[in-house]
Amino acid sequence: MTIDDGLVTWPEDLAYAYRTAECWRGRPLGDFLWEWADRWGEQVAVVDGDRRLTYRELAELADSLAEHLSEYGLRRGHRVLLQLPNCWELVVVTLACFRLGVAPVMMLPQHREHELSAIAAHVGVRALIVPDRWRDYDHQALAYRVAAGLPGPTPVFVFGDGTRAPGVDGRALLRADCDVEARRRRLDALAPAGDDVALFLLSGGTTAVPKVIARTHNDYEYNIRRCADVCRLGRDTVYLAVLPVGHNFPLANPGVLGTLYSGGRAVLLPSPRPGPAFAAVEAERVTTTSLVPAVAITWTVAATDCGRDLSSLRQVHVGGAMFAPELAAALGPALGCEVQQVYGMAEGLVCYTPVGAPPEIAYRTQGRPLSPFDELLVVEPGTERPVAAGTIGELLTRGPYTPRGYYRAPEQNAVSYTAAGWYRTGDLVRLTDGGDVVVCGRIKELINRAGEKISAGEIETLAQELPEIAEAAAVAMPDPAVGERLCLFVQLHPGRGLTLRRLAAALTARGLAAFKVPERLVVLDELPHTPVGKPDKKALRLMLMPRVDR
Ligand code: OOB
Repeated sequence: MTIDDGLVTWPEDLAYAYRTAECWRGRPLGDFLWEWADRWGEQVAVVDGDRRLTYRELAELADSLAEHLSEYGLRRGHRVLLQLPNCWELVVVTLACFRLGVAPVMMLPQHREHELSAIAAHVGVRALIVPDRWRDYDHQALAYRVAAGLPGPTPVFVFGDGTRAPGVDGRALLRADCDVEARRRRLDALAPAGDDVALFLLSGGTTAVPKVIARTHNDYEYNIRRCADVCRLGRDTVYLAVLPVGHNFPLANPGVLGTLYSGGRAVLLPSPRPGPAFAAVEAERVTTTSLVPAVAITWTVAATDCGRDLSSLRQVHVGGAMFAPELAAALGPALGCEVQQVYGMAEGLVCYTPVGAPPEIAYRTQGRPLSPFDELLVVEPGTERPVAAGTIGELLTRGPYTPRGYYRAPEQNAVSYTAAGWYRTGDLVRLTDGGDVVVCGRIKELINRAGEKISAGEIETLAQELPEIAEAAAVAMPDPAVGERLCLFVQLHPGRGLTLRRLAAALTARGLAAFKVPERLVVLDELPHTPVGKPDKKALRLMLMPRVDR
């Protein structure tokens, strides 16, 4: 295992095996841009409202931006914080970064100062890329505050109509004002290597410190290629992105990048609300989309008598959180298409139920790994001892697109990865005789709110910094609509009081993203503890269960 600048790489013998088997092809992701343009030039690649970009326009815009970014000093090996909502510019910026070998850190538009500042400092970013405003929030102002806290001058590139100084107007960098072929060759000469980091994904996280995953061009390209293949994407695929594209799932599994890889068309919407989404399905003849269970449930209900023609839909991919078999069985008939379940993670491993799988697999399992080189080991939780075949245990995994450690996090890696390089998913699974994964629960301490992962540790640390709180424990509270919500149990300092509203205001003032703010507060005289002195979360979870009165 080599460690270079905090990057944990695969052992040499395995890297050799992955190359020989052509999992890793040594091709940076930016390399595909012109291959696509040469093959499918006049075909529409990206749709965002009225804006329709052909493959050729996409390549030209990405090259234009790449060259301008390089004029601002950005080059291979640098990192930038990328926070854009689902819009055509997000696709252009991502591809421009790939082209230059500048690795974007994929943030969500919902993130605020708490998340942006910590991640920017941890990764060491050279620039920030943000919208001017989004959903009534001033992202420019946010970016300037974050940039001011970073060492060295950090340019802020702004996409939108209202760029203010000192921001750089991103759209002004998207001009096709030069010899396209010469620029293409200039940029080809700057291309990164397959082993370089292509992008950083945020981990669902269970700790207070930020955890990011560095994905290489080699590993991510293989992930995208296998996913597009397993989901049978092609030139006739029209993919609708309604989940935030900063997430691995709608970005690359197969998502937007898998669609472009296959010569299809990616349609971007800023939210998964059924009304606009169904209208887009009808207008664009959408064939494929990906949903988290919370959204799938809403769509199942909303599809009845929606007044839209959804007949173009062929497949819906559902993953990111537990999806009950009955709900999976109801979704397909409601939308008139096939359901493929997906169990994946930003850390790597992705499993899919196959196209055309019978109901007992499609509805009752979360699929099988994308690659024959994926290794799965089910162990007694917290150990490396395998459980008996077919019984429940913690899933460990290794493989050609599962990096061997978090970026710059040796202490965390000692916990999350075994010495033999297995990633401890923290998920409880069972493997069927046919090799399909059934997700049964988890041991990691997070709250999975509509597919968004909230680290219990992160919220507890922040809450304990408040003057009222002596001790805090964040627990997942089951919820029919979003799966889980965050309930914070607290013990207060003597003489102090706290309401949910004041807690929410205090955490928001500290720059915490809204989706992570606790939705219930329970004040106890004292938190129950385990024998080792940690809050007893099992006991706390029991307190949230509905009481059966005799
Ligand atoms: C996806 O990625 P992340 O990184 O946001 O979250 C990963 C975690 C998993 O470890 C597991 O706890 C949970 O999300 N999860 C599921 C699941 N899919 C993910 N839990 C139950 N059933 C499922 N089908 O969530 C992600 C990344 C790529 C593709 C799809 C999902």
